[in-house]
Amino acid sequence: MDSAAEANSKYSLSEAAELLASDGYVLLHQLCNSDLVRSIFRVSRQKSHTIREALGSREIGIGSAAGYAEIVQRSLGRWDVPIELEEFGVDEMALPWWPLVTAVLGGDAEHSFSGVVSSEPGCTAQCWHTDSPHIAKEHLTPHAVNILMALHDIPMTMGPTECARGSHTLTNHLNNTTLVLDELIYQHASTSPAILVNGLHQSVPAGCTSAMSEGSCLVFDDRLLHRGLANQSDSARHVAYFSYRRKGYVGDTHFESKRSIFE
Ligand SMILES: O=C(O)CCC(=O)C(=O)O
Repeated sequence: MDSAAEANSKYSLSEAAELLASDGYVLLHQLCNSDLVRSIFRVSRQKSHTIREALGSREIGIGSAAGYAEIVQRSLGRWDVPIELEEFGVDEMALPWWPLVTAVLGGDAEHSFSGVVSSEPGCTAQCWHTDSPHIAKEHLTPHAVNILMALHDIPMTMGPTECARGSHTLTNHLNNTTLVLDELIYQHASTSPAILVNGLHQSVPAGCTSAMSEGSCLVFDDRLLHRGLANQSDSARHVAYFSYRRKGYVGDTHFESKRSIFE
């Protein structure tokens, strides 16, 4: 983060990196200026409109394997439309979270994907899930991180993202053989922070959520247990996301369907 970003986001770069390591997430208040937010929101609206029109009334299931390359329904009424950095028209290294991403993933961190997730009014909460699995038995530093940018103020009624604090160290299915990988990655009703500590003398990771003001960013480790909450308001909730990986990490759980809505 540059100094302007630091002033807004309250944490220094090293504090933000430490929180990401200890809690698995960090909320950076008003990290982005309104010009950046407006421009990301404009592109997001246009692209979502085009893709939803092209999808029309076609049936689409829940989850990335049931979706299309251009749109995935992450839970009923929660739409994920991928958008490339070039379409957003941003310079990757000028983005205010880039210093934190490179501090955590290394200077050669790579952009994996980006886009917008929109939850419709009445959209229910997701099941707890992680976005990719641990890759070693011991706890390593993150192989991927995500940034969720609030494109407008998100009060609690709109259902911000909930994070299970510290759960990134407990979702290791290679270390804890009571955990079932598919039930962590794919939304499964029985997955909860409590199952991570079954039989262990550890407390259950606390579910933490907070309202977000426009331009605030939630940064989280891909291995963190999290979920989008229900949208109980009468307006759609939009967050842009930007995902990065350590150079050389290859993930295959995020966008599994290769079919196109334009085929
Ligand atoms: O909508 C959200 O707040 C989070 C979405 C999410 O975690 C997902 O779709 O994997």
